[in-house]
Amino acid sequence: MKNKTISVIGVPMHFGQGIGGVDLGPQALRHAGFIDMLKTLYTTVIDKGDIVPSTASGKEDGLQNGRAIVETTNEVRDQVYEMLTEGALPITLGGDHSIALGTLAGVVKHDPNVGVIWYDAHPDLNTDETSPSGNIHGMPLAAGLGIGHERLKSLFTGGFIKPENVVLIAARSIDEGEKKLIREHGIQTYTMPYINEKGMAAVMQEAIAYLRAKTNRVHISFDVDSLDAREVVGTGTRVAAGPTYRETELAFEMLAKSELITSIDVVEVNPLLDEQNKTAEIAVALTASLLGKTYL
Ligand code: 4U7
Ligand code: MN
Ligand code: MN
Ligand code: MN
Repeated sequence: MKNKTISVIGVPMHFGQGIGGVDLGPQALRHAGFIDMLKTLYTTVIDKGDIVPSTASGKEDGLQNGRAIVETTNEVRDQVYEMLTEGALPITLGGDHSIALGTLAGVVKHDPNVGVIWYDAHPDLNTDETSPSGNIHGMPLAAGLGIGHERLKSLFTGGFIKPENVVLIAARSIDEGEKKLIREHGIQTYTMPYINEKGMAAVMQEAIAYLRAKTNRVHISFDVDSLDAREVVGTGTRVAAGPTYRETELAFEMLAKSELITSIDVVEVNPLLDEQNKTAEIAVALTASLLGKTYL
């Protein structure tokens, strides 16, 4: 059993995209045994329950549900920041990926040099100007770097993430504006063709060495749509040709051994799209690997 305190907060919010049910993500993860899993690994697990999101605010100032998302993620930022100052490892359960506006703002307020792993089929580097959909769940990392709509950037009361401290893993659905941003800011990006060529173990070795050279604290934002579309039915934006469960387990075990991970998001689980809550179960098992679950 490990001694560090784990604090869990749920954010049952769907305003960052258009498909209903992702707001049931925290409940689906809890039903799949998320908290019990944590208790098998850590002596102290604090479940702070779920934040009550604001009510939908519609399109305003060029942002779909912008006000509701900013109000809700303000609270996420404050909770995550408080958990970190108490010395805990915060785990935030989504909800769609717009909730990461709050977690990124919280972790960077606590440590301006924090690293970020974006384990996702998408870079989430759109702005209101480049987004093909207008959905804010495709924008949180851009805002975290200080790019995009003022309203989203205003959440970052403790500064922005350094682009050189960010690593994208499993990216394979990348919009034009996102490509431009990745190039301009030299964001370390491990796309699927690169992972296919080198193998996941070599890629993770490289990613871990890259981050370790810059920081000793890393936030991982785990979007379940990172996994191959065939393996995760219960999520809204599935993309083919992704890493398998097995490859992700390997990646997360290597991250656990690195001892770099200091906070975690688990996002985009949508039980209404799922079969028998399997996607939540996979997310629970993979989070266990990330936290150092061993088989023997
Ligand atoms: B997720 C998209 F256009 N890039 O911006 C967009 F392909 O949090 C998808 O990673 C964003 O699930 C997906 O709408 C956001 C689209
Ligand atoms: Mn995402
Ligand atoms: Mn995604
Ligand atoms: Mn998604």
